[in-house]
Amino acid sequence: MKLSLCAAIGLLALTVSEAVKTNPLPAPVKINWASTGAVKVSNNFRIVGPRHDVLSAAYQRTAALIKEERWIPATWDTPFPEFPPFPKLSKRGDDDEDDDEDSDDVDDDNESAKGGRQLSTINVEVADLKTDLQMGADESYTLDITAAGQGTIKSKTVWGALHGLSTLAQLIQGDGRKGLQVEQPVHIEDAPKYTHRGIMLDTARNFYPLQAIYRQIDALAWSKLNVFHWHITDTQSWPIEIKKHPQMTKDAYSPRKVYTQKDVQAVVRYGRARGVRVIPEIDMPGHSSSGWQQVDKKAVTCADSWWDNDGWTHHSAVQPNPGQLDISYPGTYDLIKDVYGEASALFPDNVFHVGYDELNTYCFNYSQSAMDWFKARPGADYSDFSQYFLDNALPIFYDRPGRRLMMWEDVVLSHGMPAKNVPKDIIMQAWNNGTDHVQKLAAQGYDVVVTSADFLYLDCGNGGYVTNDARYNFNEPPPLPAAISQAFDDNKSEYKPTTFNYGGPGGSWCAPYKTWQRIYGYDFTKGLSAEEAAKVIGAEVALWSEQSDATVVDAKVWPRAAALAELLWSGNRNADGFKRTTELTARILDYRERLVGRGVLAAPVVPEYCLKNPHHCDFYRDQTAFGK
Ligand SMILES: *[C@@H]1O[C@H](CO)[C@@H](O)[C@H](O)[C@H]1NC(C)=O
Ligand SMILES: *[C@@H]1O[C@H](CO)[C@@H](O)[C@H](O)[C@H]1NC(C)=O
Ligand SMILES: *[C@@H]1O[C@H](CO)[C@@H](O)[C@H](O)[C@H]1NC(C)=O
Ligand SMILES: CC(=O)N[C@H]1CO[C@H](CO)[C@@H](O)[C@@H]1O
Repeated sequence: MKLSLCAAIGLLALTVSEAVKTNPLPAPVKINWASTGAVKVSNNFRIVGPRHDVLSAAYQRTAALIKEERWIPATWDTPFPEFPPFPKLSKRGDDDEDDDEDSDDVDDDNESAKGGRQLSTINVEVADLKTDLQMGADESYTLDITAAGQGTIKSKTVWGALHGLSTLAQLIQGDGRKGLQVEQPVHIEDAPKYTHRGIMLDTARNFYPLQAIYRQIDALAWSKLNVFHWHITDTQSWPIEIKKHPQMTKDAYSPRKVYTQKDVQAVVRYGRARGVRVIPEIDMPGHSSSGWQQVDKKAVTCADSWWDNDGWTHHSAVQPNPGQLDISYPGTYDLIKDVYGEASALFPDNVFHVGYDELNTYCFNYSQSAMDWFKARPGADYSDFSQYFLDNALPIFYDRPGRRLMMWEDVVLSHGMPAKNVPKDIIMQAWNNGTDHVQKLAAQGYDVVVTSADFLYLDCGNGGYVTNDARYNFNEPPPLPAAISQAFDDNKSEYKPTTFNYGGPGGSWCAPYKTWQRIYGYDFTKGLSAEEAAKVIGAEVALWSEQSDATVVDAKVWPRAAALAELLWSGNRNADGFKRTTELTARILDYRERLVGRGVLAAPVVPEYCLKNPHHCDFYRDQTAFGK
C-alpha cells in the first residue's frame, strides 16, 4: 500500500543501506560527506538551542517541515556516460521489509537501544543573539552530523543559524516509508559570497495579496536569499496606507487592494522571522502619479497627458500612464516629507529605496512651474534640475542614523537627467547594459546591486501588453534585407529572423525570456578590477508586474530565483574553475519539486522525463560545454 502510493507519485527511493547524500540548493561552500550509509533520524527528533523570538520559532518550523516533507529526492546527478537503470521501488521494498516498519513507535526513539546510531537532537549554538538583521550581518554557519548521531549547527548570529536550519531541512529526508534518515557523518562550512541577495516584486502595476508575498518570503528563506525588495508604489496604483493622507489609497485598484500599515508590519515581521530583510521602494520622482495626485495635484506633472508613444520625440512616459513629481514645485517636498516619514518608520531596515528610474524630460513641459524654473536659471539643464531634486529630497530621506538609500542607476547614468553630484553612499541598482553599467557605477565608487535586465528581469519574453498594437497584425513575415535573406536562402534554415513576430521580441522590450541557465551563467563582475568587483554587494532578480499577479507569481519567480540564490551564495563555478551550470541541473530540478511540495507553485522547467533520466536531456554531450 505504502509502496504503491510512492510508486504512484513517481518518487525515487533509496535503500537505507545506500548513501543518501542530498543535494542542497544553494550548494554549500564546503560539504564533506561520508558514504557509510544513513543513520535513522528519530521521528520525534528535536532541535534545541537558545531561546530567542526568531530562533525558537525556527526550530519548530524546521522540525515540522522535515517531518511533514519527508523528502525523497526527485532526481540526482549521475556521471554522464553511465546511466544506471532507473531505480525500481519494488526492489527496496523487498530489501528491508521489516527493518523500520515500526519507525513511528516510541521505542524507536530509544537511542541506547540502537547503539546511539540515531539522530534525535540537533543542537543549535549561536555565539551572538543580538546582531540585528541588517546589511552585512554575519550569515555563516557550520553543520555537523556525526557518526555517533550528534547533530550540531553553530553560527555567529541568529541569521546564520536560520541558514543552517534551511540546510538541515534539505539534508534529512524520508526513507520512503514512515521514517527519516540522514547520511553521516557530514560536515558543512558555509557562508555567502554576497551580502545582498534578493528579489524585487512590483506590487503597483498589479496587486499581490499578503499570502502571495508570504509565499515568496518562504521560498526566499529556503533558498538562502535575504532581501525582499518591495517595489510598493508606481504610477499605475498606490496601494499603501498613509495615515496623514488617507486619500492616497483612492488610487489603489480597490479598497481591498491596499496594504494597511498593519499589513506592512506583518510582512516585515514575517521576513525577519525568516532572515529576510524587507527593503521598501517608493518610486520618486518618476513613475509617480497615483496617490500623490490625490493629495496635491500640483505635486504631479503631466498626469493628464497622452503618454504619446505615437510621437516618441515628445513622449511624456515610457509606458502608460504618465505622471512624475514636479521637481520645481515646493509643495512636492512637503508631501514627500509626509509620505516618506510615515513609510520610513514602518521599515526597520537601514536601506530604503527611493526609485529614480526613467525620468522623462518632456513630462516637465506640462508644468508651468518647471518652465518658470528653467526661465529663471538661464543655462540650467536637466542635470541641474535632477540635482535640485536631490538637494531638496536627500535631507528628508536621511531621517535617521544608519539610513542608507538605494536608487536605480538612472540618477547617475541616464542620458536624459543624470544628477551632477550623487552622494557615494547611495547604493546603485544597475539594470541597463550588463556589466558595462555595473563597472561604471563601481568605478565611480558606488556600492552596486546588480539587476541587469538582460539576465535578471523575470518579466521578459512574454510579449507585449500594450493594447491596440497593430504590430501583431502582420500575417506574413515582412521582407528581410537582401543580404540576410540571401544567407538564409543559401543555408537552409527554419529560423529566418524577421522583425517582430517572426524570431523577434514579439513586443517584449527585454525579450527573450531569461531561463535559469541564463541567470546562473551571469558573470556580473566580468571585466571589473578587483577593487571594482569588491563594490558589488549582490544582486536581485526583478519581477515587474505588467503581466503578473498572485495567479502566476510563483511560476514566474521560481525556480529561477533559486539559480540566482546559488550564484550569489556559493557561485557558479566548481573547484576547477568550470561553470557548474550542468551540476546545478539535478539540484534545481529536485528543488523545483520541493517548492511545489511546500506550496510554492514553481514552474516546470523540463519534461519530467529529464528528472528521471539525468543527462538524457543535455544539449551537449560535452559536460564542460559551459567552459570556464
Ligand atoms: C531504552 O533502552 C534501554 C536498553 O534496552 C532500556 O534499558 C531503557 O529502559 C529504554 N528507555 C526507554 C525510555 O524506553
Ligand atoms: C520643454 O522645456 C524645455 C525647458 O524649458 C525646453 O528647452 C524645450 O524646448 C521644451 N520642449 C518643447 C517641445 O517645447
Ligand atoms: C554597452 O556596453 C558595451 C560594452 O559591453 C559598450 O560597448 C556600449 O557602448 C555600451 N552601451 C551604452 C549605451 O552604454
Ligand atoms: C550567404 C551566406 O552568408 N552563407 C553562409 C552560410 O553559412 C556559412 C556557415 O555555415 C557561412 O560561412 C556563409 O557565409
